[in-house]
Amino acid sequence: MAILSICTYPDPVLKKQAKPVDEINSSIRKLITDMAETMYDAPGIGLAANQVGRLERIIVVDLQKPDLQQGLIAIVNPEIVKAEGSVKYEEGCLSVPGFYSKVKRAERVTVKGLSPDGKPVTIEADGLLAVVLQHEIDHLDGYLFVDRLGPVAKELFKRKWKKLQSNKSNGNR
Ligand code: QAP
Ligand code: CO
Repeated sequence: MAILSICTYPDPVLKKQAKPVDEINSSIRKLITDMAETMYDAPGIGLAANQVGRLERIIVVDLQKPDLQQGLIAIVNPEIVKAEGSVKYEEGCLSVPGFYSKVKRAERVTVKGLSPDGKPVTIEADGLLAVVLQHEIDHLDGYLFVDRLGPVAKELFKRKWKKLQSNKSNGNR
């Protein structure tokens, strides 16, 4: 087990398309375990392989709500096979720390993929889980939630991000 370092905006790996996993071997299973550990350590509720610099199609999600005993969801080669409705949810991202904004997405999704032991899985989700699944699958296609903002919110992000970066380097001096 290991905690991996998380790539942050504007790291080019976050713009890359991840490739389908063709065999779930021990190195893939180790990556899944390490990704889960990295997500819990952060802490976060979702993580995609691009965010730890790997271009395999793998996501991990755990909403970490004690009342909602859903636990860890790890999906290899996830695919949205059905999407309906529309919601706006305030999103954040471990690769864009300190910035949050509302994003419009489908309200309900059905996601198909493989479990870490190679068995086909289908997840029907709504609410926060549906939003996080779409956010994580976006990462595998090279998109960040800030790419989905309208022009005004995008400008706000650019200004806020510059400020966050300069605050960070001032703190390091
Ligand atoms: C994706 O993101 C998500 O800015 C998962 O300073 C989250 O776990 C999709 C985090 C919410 C939809 C709604 C963000 C941690 C965690 C930060 C995360 C931060 C520390 C983000
Ligand atoms: Co993210």
